[in-house]
Amino acid sequence: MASQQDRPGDAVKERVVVKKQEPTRYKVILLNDDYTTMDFVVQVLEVVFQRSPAEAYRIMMHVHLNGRGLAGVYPWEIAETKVETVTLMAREAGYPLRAALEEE
Ligand code: TYC
Repeated sequence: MASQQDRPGDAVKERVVVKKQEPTRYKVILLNDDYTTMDFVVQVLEVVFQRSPAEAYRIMMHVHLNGRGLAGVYPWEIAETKVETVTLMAREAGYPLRAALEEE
């Protein structure tokens, strides 16, 4: 016996438009200041942003010379946590280092 599903031409024709939507990502920006040591910024970039020593040094120097620089790009919750971690590490060490979030 043919079930409803088996009857040719009887199927509900429905077109689902699959629109790709990338999750919004956020840039974590490091800001320069006059007091945080270069070594500390390099350490933060290595520990919090998993940068290699060479990358960390390059990013730190970029921030030092240009006022700001990209530490990494992440989904919202992760980006937010990175900013919190940077702030916490800096305050504990007595530095004014700041990080900001920007939509990509
Ligand atoms: N400008 C700081 C100094 O000369 C170094 C520094 C670099 C501070 C990057 C913050 O995000 C920063 N000691």
